[in-house]
Amino acid sequence: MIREIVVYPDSRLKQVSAEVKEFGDDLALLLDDMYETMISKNGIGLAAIQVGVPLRALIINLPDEEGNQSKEGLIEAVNPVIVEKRGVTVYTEGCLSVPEYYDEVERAEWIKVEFFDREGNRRTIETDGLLAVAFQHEIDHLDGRLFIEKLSFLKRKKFEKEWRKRRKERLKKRGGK
Ligand code: QAP
Ligand code: CO
Repeated sequence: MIREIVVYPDSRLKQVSAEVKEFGDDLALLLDDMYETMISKNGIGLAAIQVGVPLRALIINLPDEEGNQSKEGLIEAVNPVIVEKRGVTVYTEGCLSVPEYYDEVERAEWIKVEFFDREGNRRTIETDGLLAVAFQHEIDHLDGRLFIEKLSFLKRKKFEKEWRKRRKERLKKRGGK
């Protein structure tokens, strides 16, 4: 089932999500719904809080070399922890909870992440590039942080200005002429 995406500035996005304690049907349903929801919105990553569920679960599904996004490449990470990180990289990020805004964010270049899969099996991934960026972006959601909070001061100002302008335009449209 496709669920509704929680959009900035909804306060739920600031919540620190709780650890998953039970690996069962409820978790499986949540992860399935998150996948369906993410794909329907053309996303490549999603955290549970983005569908309003404050649990430490995230999914990432990057396109392959040919640009195809297939479910084979899906990563489901429950209770993920970054245990090592190195270097600095800059990537232009977006977020389904901050629609139609993209800007450059600094992250670690390489990370080692430990997590559990949906069955409760332990997993470890060492990665760099887009996957490392995606993990850091999604794990930030679990701690109530959005990528716009990591922007430089000037870029944050630019974001606030654009968001205010958009809000005004939405109100104008709804008010009727
Ligand atoms: C997080 O982001 C991420 O504004 C996932 O109109 C960000 O899936 C991973 C999206 C950067 C790696 C690098 C955003 C779709 C999707 C939008 C997303 C939009 C439609 C964002
Ligand atoms: Co996001």
